[in-house]
Amino acid sequence: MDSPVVTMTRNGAIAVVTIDRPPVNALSADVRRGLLDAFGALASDPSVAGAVLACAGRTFVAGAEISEFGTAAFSEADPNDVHAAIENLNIPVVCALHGTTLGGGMELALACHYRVATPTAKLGLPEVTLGLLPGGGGTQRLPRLIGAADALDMMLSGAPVSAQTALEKDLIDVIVEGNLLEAAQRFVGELVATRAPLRLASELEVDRASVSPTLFAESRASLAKKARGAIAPARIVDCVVAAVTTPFAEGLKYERDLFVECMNSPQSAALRHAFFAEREAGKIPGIAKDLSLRSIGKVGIVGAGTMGGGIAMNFLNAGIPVVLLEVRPDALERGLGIIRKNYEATASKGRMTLEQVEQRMALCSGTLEYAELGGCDLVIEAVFENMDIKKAVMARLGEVCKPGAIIATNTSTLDVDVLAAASGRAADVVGMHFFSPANVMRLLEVVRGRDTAPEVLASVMALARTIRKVAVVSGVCFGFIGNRMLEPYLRECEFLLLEGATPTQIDRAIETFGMAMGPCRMIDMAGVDVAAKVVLERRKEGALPADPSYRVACQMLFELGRHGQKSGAGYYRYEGRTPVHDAEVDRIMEGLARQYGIARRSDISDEEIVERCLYPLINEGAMILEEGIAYRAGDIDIVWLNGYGFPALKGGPMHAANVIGLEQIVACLDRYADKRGNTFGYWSVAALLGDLATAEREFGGA
Ligand code: 3H9
Repeated sequence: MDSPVVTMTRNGAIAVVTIDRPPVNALSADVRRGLLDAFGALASDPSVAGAVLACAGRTFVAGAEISEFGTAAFSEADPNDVHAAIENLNIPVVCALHGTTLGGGMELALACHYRVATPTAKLGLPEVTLGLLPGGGGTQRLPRLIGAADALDMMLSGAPVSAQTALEKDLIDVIVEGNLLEAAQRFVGELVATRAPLRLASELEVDRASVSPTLFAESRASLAKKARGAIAPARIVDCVVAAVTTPFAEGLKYERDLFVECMNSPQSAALRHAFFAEREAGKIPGIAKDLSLRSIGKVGIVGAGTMGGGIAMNFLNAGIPVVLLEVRPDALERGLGIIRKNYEATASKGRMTLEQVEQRMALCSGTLEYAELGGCDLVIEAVFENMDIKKAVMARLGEVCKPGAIIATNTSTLDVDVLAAASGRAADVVGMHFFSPANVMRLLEVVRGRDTAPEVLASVMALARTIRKVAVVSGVCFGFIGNRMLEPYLRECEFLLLEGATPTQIDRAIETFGMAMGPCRMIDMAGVDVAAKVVLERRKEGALPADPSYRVACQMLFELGRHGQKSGAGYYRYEGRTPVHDAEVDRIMEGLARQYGIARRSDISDEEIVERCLYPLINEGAMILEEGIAYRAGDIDIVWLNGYGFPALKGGPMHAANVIGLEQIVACLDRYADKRGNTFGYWSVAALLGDLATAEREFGGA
């Protein structure tokens, strides 16, 4: 055999087949061909008594090669033929698992007669996270091996299990310490010596005890609530029903048909786009991969409020010591107390042990003295969002931080370049915009200042990975990527309210589109006061359009003390945490419409709401790209998917725009410009969007 990615060696009567296709040994057509050749050769070699299938590098196969989906390569060398070639051998085949055995990798392992794994190995079928189902026999073999209920759990959650759990579920046969390959060869040697039976998952019956009469109905009911409109999870249930009710070969065929349906769906295209965009976002154009990074072993945080405390928890969770600075002892104590309470709450839900709580708290110290931040490699300021206060803090940090330390600001709206200048060492300064709650939200906008040193940017991006954030680089502008795009979205939401739409109607339309939360509920939760202050601040700076009716709705609610959920009223009235329509809000909006000469209408459709809120947001995204604030359209998508509740099944605003068609978006913006007038440029099409639409190209396209 002659494959660059699959090799075979011999150790006496034992053959070792090794896949070597960095970085994660994805099961591409060439790997599948290599495996067909290798196992085909074994079938006709009487001198071989047993075989081991293993992988070189950091992991066993982490899935099918995702970039092949929807291409010609997908149809080459069917994985089910590979699996049959392994299962049908008359010698035992043992799979040696390390790293992450995922998706098509797990299906390959399930086709082997036995499985051994390292103690740190993880196994899973995460296809659902890509809008897919396991399409290489996974939906048919896994229920036969571990029962329908557990198999459904694994496939619907997509979450991998540990080697220990896999052992307990009979998904693997043994956990081996020491050298995996040697242990796997010893294991197969014993199977040969004892003439152990060949175990074929395809020949098992699904354990009836694992199929309660309500299992499938309950799964479907729960999906209707939790995975509204998602195709793949529903098809996974269909496949497991087939595993229980039909012979293996029939189930396999059914599974493949449903896999192809999922693969060709816009939902899967969106989720696959997000998978690659997330990985791409970590790459900074123009910065060499081998640039030496600043090491970050200790972090200082200025401000122990909700934000500062949440930020601290990210580092404590990653085992990185934190020094928290406050100006007053009571504020410091309260801040440290909140962190402890958060951890204890997690422990009370059984998600961490009390010992782990103490371990994390032991890494966290407090101080009232700036000088104590001198030993930190990174200091993040998380003080009140006010330019003068932040400038004073940055100046202080410029003095006390050691040479080579990185100084970061957590500002969400202020000019990072101004703050960098205030520190007196702008090359060391970067923005780290965490989203609230900072210990929960995955997104981190890393703001590249005019003078930020490349290694500072690269070091913070690497650190983001360590603390399990998905980081996106943004240039300096008001609101960076996310909040800048939020602005036109909220502008139109408020105009719609003045024109006669209700908060309930707007939120319902936007939530039906798929956003996790409509804009009115969102501002009520974040605080109408917070939103209004940003508008007021920008008005003072002269940064707003000369339109007197711009965002007046939010300012009026603020003035009336309707600060949102926390004050019991905002865009809604609150009964506990439940938003309820408030006729008073209708009256307020009517009054504002009268005051600003805006005509009230009763014909606002859900379609208009979605177009008017989302298309200007996409248009702003185009400007952000045009200005080089974001490197890539995919980066913008990652921001909105991870920080703003954009529906994952739509792949982010720029991907969604591509799907809708850029020409259609331009035509729609033009239509609103005609209908509503364009005095303030609200409907002016971004040059990039216009150009791409004319050229019939897409965001992010070649
Ligand atoms: C499937 O298997 C379908 C079958 O059931 C049916 C077929 C008929 N393909 O994440 P990282 C790349 S569906 C192609 O940064 P980590 C990734 O793009 C698949 N490429 O590292 C990146 O490339 P680059 C089911 C892949 O250590 C590099 O590897 N499997 C694939 O943080 C490193 O990735 C999955 O859904 C792939 N399958 O995490 C698993 N996987 O360096 C998806 C990775 O050029 N993968 N790459 O940017 C993962 O969850 C994580 O990548 C993994 C490693 C945990 C493996």
